[in-house]
Amino acid sequence: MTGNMAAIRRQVGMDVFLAVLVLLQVGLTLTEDTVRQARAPQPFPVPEDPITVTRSLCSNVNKPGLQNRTDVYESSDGSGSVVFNHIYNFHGKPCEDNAGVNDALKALLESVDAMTRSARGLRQDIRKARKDATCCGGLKDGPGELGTDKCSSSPSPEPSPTPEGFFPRDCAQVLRHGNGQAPSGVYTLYHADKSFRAYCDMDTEGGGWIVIQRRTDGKQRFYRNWKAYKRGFGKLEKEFWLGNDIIYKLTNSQDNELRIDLEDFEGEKTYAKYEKFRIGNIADNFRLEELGDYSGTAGDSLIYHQGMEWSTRDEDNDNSSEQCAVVNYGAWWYNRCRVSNLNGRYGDNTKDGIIWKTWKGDDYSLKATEMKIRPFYFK
Ligand SMILES: [Ca+2]
Repeated sequence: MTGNMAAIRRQVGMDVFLAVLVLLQVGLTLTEDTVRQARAPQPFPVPEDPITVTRSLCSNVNKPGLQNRTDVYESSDGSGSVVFNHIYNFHGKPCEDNAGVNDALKALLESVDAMTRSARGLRQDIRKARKDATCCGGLKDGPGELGTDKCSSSPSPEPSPTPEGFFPRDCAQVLRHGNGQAPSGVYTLYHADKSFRAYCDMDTEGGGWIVIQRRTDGKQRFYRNWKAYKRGFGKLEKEFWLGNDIIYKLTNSQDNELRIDLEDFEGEKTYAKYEKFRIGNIADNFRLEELGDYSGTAGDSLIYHQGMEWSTRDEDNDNSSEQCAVVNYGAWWYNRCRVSNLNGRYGDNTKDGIIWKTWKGDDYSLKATEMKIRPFYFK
């Protein structure tokens, strides 16, 4: 019996001895990180020979080659230590210079900034949708329903009456029908078998203009998504975007000219006019297809955008690696990115503002804008 016990103890002792050998072998093949993690538990298997770690590094020094460094890692209870022999192999590949690192960091920070803005816009959309759902029974945007804001304490005026049996397709026809006598205001117009409401400017340069965009006081938010710009939003008597769907139909049913009226905060006014203006359909992302010859006093800040597709904060169709609609806080036919930005942020004298660069420069946000179209034949 005693002999058997002694044999068992010898066997157990041999097993422990073999286990230690295995642990030592494993310890020699541990990576640096796993050894770090293994330092805390006790007891700690301590290899006597240094563990060699070879690292391949880029080199800004002129003499590539091997450099040695020895590091000693103490166990947490002081019972042992591991010696690492680091061999750094500085090969010939140069490290990126600081300029490259700074560019990458700058791009990263700009991305974070853009994401922050997107999140802010989304929060504003949610607040607006909640408000509309509460007191309006749903959003009332869109070309056919523009300006019907039941939440407003001052409801939009009824459209001007049109004579029975008269279905004007544009403001020029309204003016002609009245022998040149028709006030500026909201009218019901007809395209194909559908009606829509639009604001007619009957005063500027002979009148007959359908206004497609207006900024006056910054009360309407223009940092909106693709769908909003497609359908249109705002109040026809105040600030609005008529809607890319209807602008496409209007500019493709006949030749139109475009006039853009601008005003600064000193009361000075200017304008830009283009002999032709046509945008593509939604399959073409409402591309600025045609822009006729420029005339006017504001300078041509739109030619840079000719041929570009429409971009919003949620649809990046521009020519830049950045998202111009987010970077410039608007929606436009952004290129790389913009010379004009009439749907930018009101009152913001930065790159985000309502910009017409050829008139007031790159960082002056205009007080008022109006974009309007008129049939070419009207001239
Ligand atoms: Ca882009």
